[in-house]
Amino acid sequence: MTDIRDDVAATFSELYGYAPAGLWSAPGRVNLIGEHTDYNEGFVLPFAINRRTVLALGLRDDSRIRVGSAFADEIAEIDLAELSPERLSGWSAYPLGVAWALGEHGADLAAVPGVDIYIESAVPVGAGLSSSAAIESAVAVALNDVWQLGFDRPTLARVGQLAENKAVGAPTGIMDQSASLLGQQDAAVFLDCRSLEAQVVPLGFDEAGLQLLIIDTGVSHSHATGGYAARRASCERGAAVLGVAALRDLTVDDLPRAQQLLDDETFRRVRHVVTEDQRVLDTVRALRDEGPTAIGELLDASHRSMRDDFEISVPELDLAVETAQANGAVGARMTGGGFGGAAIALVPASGVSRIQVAIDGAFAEHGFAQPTMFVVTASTGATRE
Ligand code: GAF
Repeated sequence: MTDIRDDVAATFSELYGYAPAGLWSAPGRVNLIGEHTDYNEGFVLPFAINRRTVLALGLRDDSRIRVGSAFADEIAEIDLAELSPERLSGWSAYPLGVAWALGEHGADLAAVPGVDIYIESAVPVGAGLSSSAAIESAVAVALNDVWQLGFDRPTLARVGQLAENKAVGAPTGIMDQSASLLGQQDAAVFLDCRSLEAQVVPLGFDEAGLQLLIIDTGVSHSHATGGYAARRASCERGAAVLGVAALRDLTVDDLPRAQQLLDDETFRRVRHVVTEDQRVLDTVRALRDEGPTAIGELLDASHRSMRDDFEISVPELDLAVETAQANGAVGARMTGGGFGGAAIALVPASGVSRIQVAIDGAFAEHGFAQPTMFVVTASTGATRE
């Protein structure tokens, strides 16, 4: 099998007519638990996966930036001085948005050399595994290195988030970029999204004889469209009415008062976020004290909360989760922003095939398109290759 890295280096040379100065890569991520808590300044527990985006980069002797990719027919090109969200569109808004966002964070774009970039990705697009954050994080780390900017990883995560928010136009939080930049082998990233303090939490799946199965429903989703922004707006409304800076500042003990003050829909959105923050803390404690077999009910409860209170699941995700649970999964939930994408199931290694067959059968029975299923492991964050 050819290594994607050889491909990227060879295609870079073909495309631009010279050899790259180096290769960088960044992983996609899966979120174990803690959904729609990041922009509420709460807690998340994602991990970087063993599917990576790889880029080759070469330095130019002018101030142009060019980006090419396996998923685009044309090379996008612009002068560094002209970078602004209004000038960016399509897929190249992700990499070029990062260059712009580095400038917003203080990099002097008039003092750095132009670059050529070529990108390929093994992170499935549209599966809710953050193929976008993988691009942003790979570009952020590469430019930080070659432009010698000296930004730390939490700052690079903010850079990626700014690119996504302003250049791409998706009002997302800080989780995905943080996971892609801070990921560690066989461990999750326990992130406090207010302080950006991150702790490494060993997962211990292997030792417990468990595997994490991704069930990509193929139902497409986009966070630059309505549903995600509407949920974020509900959370902000809830926090304003309840007089807190962010929903992070509430605990489950505040929920009775919240129910009195909020309309039913806003209350349920708030209840999801507040209980989900607690589930993240409980999951971290369970992983540390008892190991991964103890987190099943927390995963299941997270799914119910997203289905019933936050209302971001779809029938395909519910079916994947229910079928996994009925066929021996330790726990299962939809993962990511919702409205499509993937579910995860924590599964005994010996039962993975059985669960896959059961899910295939259930999808066929319901007339749903066949999902794509694969096991992921926790991998290291963005790096120079
Ligand atoms: C998407 C967003 F990009 C994240 O910031 C996060 O809000 C997630 O949805 C939901 O937990 O992946």
